[in-house]
Amino acid sequence: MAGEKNDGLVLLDFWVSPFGMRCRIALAEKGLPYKHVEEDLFGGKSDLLLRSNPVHKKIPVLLHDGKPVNESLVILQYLDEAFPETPSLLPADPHARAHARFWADYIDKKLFECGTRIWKLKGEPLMQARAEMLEILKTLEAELGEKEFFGGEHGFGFVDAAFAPATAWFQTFESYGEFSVAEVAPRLAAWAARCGERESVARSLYSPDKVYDFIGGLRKKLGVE
Ligand code: GS8
Repeated sequence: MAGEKNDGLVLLDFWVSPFGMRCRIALAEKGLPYKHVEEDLFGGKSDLLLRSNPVHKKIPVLLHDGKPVNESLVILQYLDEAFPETPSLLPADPHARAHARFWADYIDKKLFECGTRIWKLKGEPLMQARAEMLEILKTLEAELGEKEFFGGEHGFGFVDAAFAPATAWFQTFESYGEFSVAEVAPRLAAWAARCGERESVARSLYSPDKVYDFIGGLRKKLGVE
């Protein structure tokens, strides 16, 4: 059974989750083999998930020889620490590490939070979320600057892995928010294209169309339409 002692790495996941996607990207960047377990978040969570993440009952969960690690950004940092022989996502310098953690936290608290409001809301609250999203994208573009990746001199790193899943969601945000990432933040759009060329990202993300269709169905279920 998945998640037992000496079972290696097991990821409890859900295909469209940006938080799951970032763990898939990190595992691929590190070349670590793992067992992927798709959870049915709508039909009923597995006992393993409920046991492994009793506080939040959310995916992703990484089980390492049966021991659970919860929260996607914690999982990324755990992988760096537990597998020091693999390419590190965080830089070595303490200040650069703190900087990367700050931006990954910004992406969760601002970008993904705002993204959810964009597809869940209508009318004035949607317009408010749209305005916030444009500011968030501009802020992230300013942080990227002229760099190829947020990881900077280290290449693709922690912030890139944390943020790249959003690129599978851009089409959904753009459609419901009625804006274009390429127009608001062209350097961010170029970064998204560069991420898509990386094998670790390409094989971890689902197509923007599939994400958009899924959210369309969820909106109907939730009565947003
Ligand atoms: C967020 C995980 C999460 O929202 C992380 O791991 O970074 N801060 C956490 N997981 C969602 C799926 S993605 O939207 C989830 O598991 N939801 C199930 C539920 O809320 O019941």
